[in-house]
Amino acid sequence: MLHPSLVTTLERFILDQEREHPDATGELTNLLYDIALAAKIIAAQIRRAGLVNILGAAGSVNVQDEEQQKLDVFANETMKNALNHTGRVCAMASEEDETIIPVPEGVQPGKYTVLFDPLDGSSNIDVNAAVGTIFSIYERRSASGQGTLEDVLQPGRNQIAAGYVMYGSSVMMVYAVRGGRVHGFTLDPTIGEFLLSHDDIRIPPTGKYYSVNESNFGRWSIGTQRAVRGFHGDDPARLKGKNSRYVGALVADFHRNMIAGGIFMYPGDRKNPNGKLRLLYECAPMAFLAEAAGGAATDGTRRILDIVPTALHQRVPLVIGGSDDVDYVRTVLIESGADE
Ligand code: P6P
Repeated sequence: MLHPSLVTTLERFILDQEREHPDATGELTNLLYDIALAAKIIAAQIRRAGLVNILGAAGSVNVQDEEQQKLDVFANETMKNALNHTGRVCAMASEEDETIIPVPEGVQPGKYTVLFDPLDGSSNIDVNAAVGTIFSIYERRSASGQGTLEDVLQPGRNQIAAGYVMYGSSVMMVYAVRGGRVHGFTLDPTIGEFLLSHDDIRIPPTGKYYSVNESNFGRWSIGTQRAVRGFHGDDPARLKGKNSRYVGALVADFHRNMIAGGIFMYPGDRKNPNGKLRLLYECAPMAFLAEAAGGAATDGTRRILDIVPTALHQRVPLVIGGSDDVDYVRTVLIESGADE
């Protein structure tokens, strides 16, 4: 058992970090607390999911035409309620909402926008596999008042902070602030606190795992097929073969690569040239973390953080993980050219 004096809570860690930035107002600190609180509430509900029969679809469908699980709806409302009365946010955006989410009447809009996927991988809920919450924080661009689409449609390189919460065998919150490193906190349910468990997470340049849904292999471009065959070990001169791991939840597949090293891909294909993952609240926050951890993230060839969004729910292909592994994919795709 760790001696209490050795335990660093998320609260203490964020405050220590804030002290390193003399111009900090404390608003970002409080915003991260708000998100951590929402994570604890969502985690508690997920833990009870099998018991209170809230599994199964809520009957409604979200803007992605995906059947909404009850926990999806709960997680979305929890994130909105944790953020919208704080005066720290001028607008939010969620995978579950078609348009941007204004702050309630009577609440002074703040200087940040928060974008989130409230329950990523929700199809894993009914089979008790890992799911997660992904969040991305920007400073507003408009001068004042309710936030606008201009405040939300920013390139990922503008992010002030980003992170995710993974509801797995334990609950972990992983985040980074601009210019900082990536840190992981594990929830101790006996005291309800996130405790620093992974200080300064680094992704090795090349890793032992690759994650991609190979059932789409027949629809990929020649270049994508070549890159994945390289992961299989078919290109030994340039890349050591890797082990396949695929959970089907971005947070879980990405987290494994952050901790154990590896690469994740959700490529475009003939049916969906932009792939499946959303730029603003899946790819951009994960790309922010990957780069802060020494890794890389592209859409195959372009840096994810440089892509300027044009629509709230736009999708982009994603290649993310160790910098050498991501470069390998870029090289193979460029070599393969337009061999579609
Ligand atoms: P597929 C979950 O639905 C999700 O949005 C991501 O979390 C995950 O990486 C991906 O879709 C899985 O998609 O097509 O492999 O089931």
